[in-house]
Amino acid sequence: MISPDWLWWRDGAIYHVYLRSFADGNGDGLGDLPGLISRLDYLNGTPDSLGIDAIWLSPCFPSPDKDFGYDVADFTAIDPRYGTLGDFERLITEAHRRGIRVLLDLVYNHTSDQHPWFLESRLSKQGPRRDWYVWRDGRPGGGPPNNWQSVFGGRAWTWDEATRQYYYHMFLREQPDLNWHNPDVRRALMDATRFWLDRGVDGFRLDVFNAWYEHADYPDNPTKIGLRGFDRQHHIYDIDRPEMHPALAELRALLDSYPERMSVGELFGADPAGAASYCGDHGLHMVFNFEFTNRRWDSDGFGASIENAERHMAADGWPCYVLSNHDLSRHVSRYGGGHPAEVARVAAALLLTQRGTPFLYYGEEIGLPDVALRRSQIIDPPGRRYWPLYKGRDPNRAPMHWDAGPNAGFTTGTPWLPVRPDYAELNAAAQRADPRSVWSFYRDLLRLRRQTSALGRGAFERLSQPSKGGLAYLRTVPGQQALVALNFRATPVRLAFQHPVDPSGWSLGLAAHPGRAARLTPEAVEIGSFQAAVFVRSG
Ligand code: ISL
Repeated sequence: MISPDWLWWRDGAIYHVYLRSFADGNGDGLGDLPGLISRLDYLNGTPDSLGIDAIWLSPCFPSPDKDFGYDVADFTAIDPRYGTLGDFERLITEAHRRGIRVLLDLVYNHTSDQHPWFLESRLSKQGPRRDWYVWRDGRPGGGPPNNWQSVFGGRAWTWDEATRQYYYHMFLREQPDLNWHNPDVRRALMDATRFWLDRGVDGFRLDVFNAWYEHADYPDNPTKIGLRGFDRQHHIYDIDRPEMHPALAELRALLDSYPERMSVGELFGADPAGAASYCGDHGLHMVFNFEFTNRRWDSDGFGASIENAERHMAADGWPCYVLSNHDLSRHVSRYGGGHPAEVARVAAALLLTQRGTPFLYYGEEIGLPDVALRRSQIIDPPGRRYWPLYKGRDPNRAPMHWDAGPNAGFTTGTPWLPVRPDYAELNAAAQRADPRSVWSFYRDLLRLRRQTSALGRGAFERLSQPSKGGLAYLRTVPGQQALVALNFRATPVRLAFQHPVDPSGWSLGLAAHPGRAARLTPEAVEIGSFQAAVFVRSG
């Protein structure tokens, strides 16, 4: 039974559409809005859809693409390569018709250096928009104003000869940081947010929101040991500034003036306690918890991540787990640990049986791994800079595998990134026809989750004793319990409980592999290799 107070962003599952790689409607090799609209039935609205409740679109605003859309040149328009504002409005209508909410990606820490605001800002020291960005004189003896580093490598300051000052950019030099201390900037960004709310957008993912403010005196950050320049500093003056809180409260008030709108923040480098401080009735609805993405394929580690998040979550906070996104190696490649299809099912069960809102990254529902690329094929700036130490983000942004046709059904043209060579076997069409596929397991899990409030909302209690191979836990709401058992290894495992469990009333809700063991006793659960089982009981 679906709970009568079901709320889309709290109880639903959200699917991350990396737009340029999802579906190409016009054959130019780049995914676009018409392509996405043509695939909405795949996501929801028909009996054999995957069953997700919302999509998060990576930035679809006009952009010179130095950082693939994360350098925005106009916050209130659609990049013509993706379609028109009319296409976007059609997307909203068509998505809503299928029960799919739409989230946009707001990149408010910086703009493109081609944004008219920056073009005006850099013209003269006296111009009205000068202070919309962070301009500083060099140090008295010469050199940049302080020691801050760019995430993508090198100094975070670029000298502008025309007006003989430096401007600050936490990312590429083509991504100058906005000066959030200026109230006009804040107003302009709230206006842009309102522009999309008025067009029916349901929520927003906020890019690196905790870096919007810098310390107004721009002091040096203290240094520490680390690999890249950015990692060799404690980011106490360029991230997590206290001014964030009133800005988020203002944004929240704006969202709350519309019905059922939501926000999810991409928190840059904070711990679970820091994360909790940004969430609540006067802040964000939730922030991504990246703990699973930092783990090795070791069940104890995942258990510790969940316990940690549960411990630190504020009373009015809401968890939000994720396994993969457009910045990270896809999890079946990152974790290793076994055949991708085996790892994919166990990871899916882990993700979709937690309290909170799960985010899926396109392609993970078919167990899609990264694409292997040569140095010459890398186009992502940090990948080009740090190769081979870091290969960048292209491998995890390859086109979706729709079917066995040319270019995996993604485009009739030349795809902007290479398609994996195995798409004839590994694709959505084949998996939708196979009830034992990774895709079918995702669909079944999503259905079970929707019908079982203990899964989305229940309190977490770890049941199994420490073990690297497997994890069992209970999820409890009044009147219902779920017991989840996961085996991370290729050999069967017996997961002994820390205390006995009343054996009555359980039924097997779902198992990743119907042919493999999933046996519950009061003292333990026995599960076959890479098995993932969910038992449910009511009363
Ligand atoms: O991907 C990373 C390094 O290569 C991360 O450190 C990433 O830069 C960080 O998580 C912030 O990410 C977000 O903002 C960036 C953009 O490139 C990312 O795609 C986006 O998710 C700048 O807008």
